[in-house]
Amino acid sequence: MAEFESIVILTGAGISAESGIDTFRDAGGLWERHRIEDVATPEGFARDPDLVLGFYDSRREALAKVEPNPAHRALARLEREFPGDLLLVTQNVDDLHKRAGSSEVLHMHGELLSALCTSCEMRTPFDATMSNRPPCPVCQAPTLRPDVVWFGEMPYQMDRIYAALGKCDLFVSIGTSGAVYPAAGFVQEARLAGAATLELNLEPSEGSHFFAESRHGPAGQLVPEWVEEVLAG
Ligand code: BJW
Repeated sequence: MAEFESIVILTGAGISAESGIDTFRDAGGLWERHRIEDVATPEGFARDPDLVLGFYDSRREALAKVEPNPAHRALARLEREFPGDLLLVTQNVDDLHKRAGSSEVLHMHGELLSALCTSCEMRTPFDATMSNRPPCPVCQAPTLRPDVVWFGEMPYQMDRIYAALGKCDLFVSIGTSGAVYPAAGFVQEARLAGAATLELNLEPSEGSHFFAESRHGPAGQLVPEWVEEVLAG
């Protein structure tokens, strides 16, 4: 692979699958067991907050029992050793990139280990149970919600992401189905900027045809191989 100066990487649920975190749309994934409208929309939360808070409490508990895998660790190595600009954007709400050693991770769909207060709108670190309605550490109101981005809500830091896509020379998408916008459109933004585009996914995704190159297989194998290539120049 040629030398690059500015890389944007987008990760999705597939990169954490080998750590034991369920994806959304694969067979046996979260959306087979839970209705999106019930647990991943503001309307679902307004209708049945207990259901939604319980759903995210159980995912927070599960997160404490898993570890980063070789794909997360390879991206942390890339951050340490790549001499150019690197932006790691994840759609995942887990903290496995950080635990693997990536120091700067843009969580565009929020984080399981963060709470958003619907009264004072402050975001605060959170690693406990939310369904028992703990007070907001800032304003004390018992109005915390998961700090995650549901359908119909605006993902975080879009200006920063689009700015990076507009000047990158390589965009890499790892372990995402390409079914959810705006992330699914990043490959086209990067192409408009003249960037090379690479997909690393278990199987062809919905957006595979937009990528100049696609490699298929488990992230735990493909990502370390690709990082090795980039660092070798
Ligand atoms: C492996 C592997 C292994 C497995 N190795 N690979 C009509 C048209 C276009 C857009 C819309 C539309 N109607 C509505 C919209 C907008 C909507 C949307 O996209 N809807 C679609 C359903 C069409 N989007 C939104 O509402 C977003 N907001 C928005 O658009 O705001 C307006 C805006 C305008 C302009 C600019 C910017 C914004 C918000 C979307 C929020 C998504 N939220 C969720 C939940 C987050 C909290 C939580 O985790 O619970 O985010 S939904 C869920 O999907 C989660 C994920 O981040 C996201 C993407 O899933 P991901 O990561 O791709 O997982 P999977 O399971 O789908 O795929 C896994 C992949 O891994 C598969 O391909 C496997 O093969 C692979 N894999 N094992 C490698 N070992």
